[in-house]
Amino acid sequence: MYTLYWSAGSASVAPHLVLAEIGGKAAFKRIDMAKNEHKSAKYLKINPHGRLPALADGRKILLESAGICMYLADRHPKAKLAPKPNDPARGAFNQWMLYLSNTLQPAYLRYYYPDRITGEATGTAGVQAKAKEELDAIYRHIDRHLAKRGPFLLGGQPSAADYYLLMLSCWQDPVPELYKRFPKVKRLADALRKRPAVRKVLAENGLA
Ligand SMILES: N[C@@H](CCC(=O)N[C@@H](CS)C(=O)NCC(=O)O)C(=O)O
Repeated sequence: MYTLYWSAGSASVAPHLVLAEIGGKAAFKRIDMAKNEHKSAKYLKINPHGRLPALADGRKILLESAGICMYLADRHPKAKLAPKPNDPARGAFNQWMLYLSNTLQPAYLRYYYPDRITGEATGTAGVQAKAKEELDAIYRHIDRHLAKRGPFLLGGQPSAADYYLLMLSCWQDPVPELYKRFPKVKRLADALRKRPAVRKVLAENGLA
């Protein structure tokens, strides 16, 4: 059985959504970051980096949100959340999962934690302004792709990559402005939000 270690609104949202779409039995252990539970000795045994999420599959522990989503999608092909590894469409799936987690996600980190880049209080405004520009350029690229090839990243059917994008879109400051500027990203998010499993998880994460 799976156990997802999660925290509301964090990088655990995407695996949370993917697990919900797969259905079946899973346990959900909430880690309260406000109480610093992610740095507790108990949790550090699960994830030595002290970060969310983590997934236990029996005795095996998996880290990294995107990696967990890909693992779950592959283990549950009936949910059709990823093309099979030997399907030519797999290339685009891998590309989007990595683009979202390696390019879009770090831009959010620079926006919300500019001090991690500068290492001091000065210069943070510049880092944040640059990150905002980058976010804009990334979403413009995604929106154009969705306009041509959508409504989902791989075309007609949603995959784990779309759930990942939904999570990241919820991190925007402010979310309604993102959806206003990028209507095809909004269309994708709205389509996923119609699904009862998605609505439930977003509500649990305070993102409804
Ligand atoms: N690359 C990791 C990043 C995980 C991550 O940084 N999670 C944040 C919450 S969104 C966290 O736990 N931050 C606590 C910290 O950095 O101390 C992933 O995608 O799983």
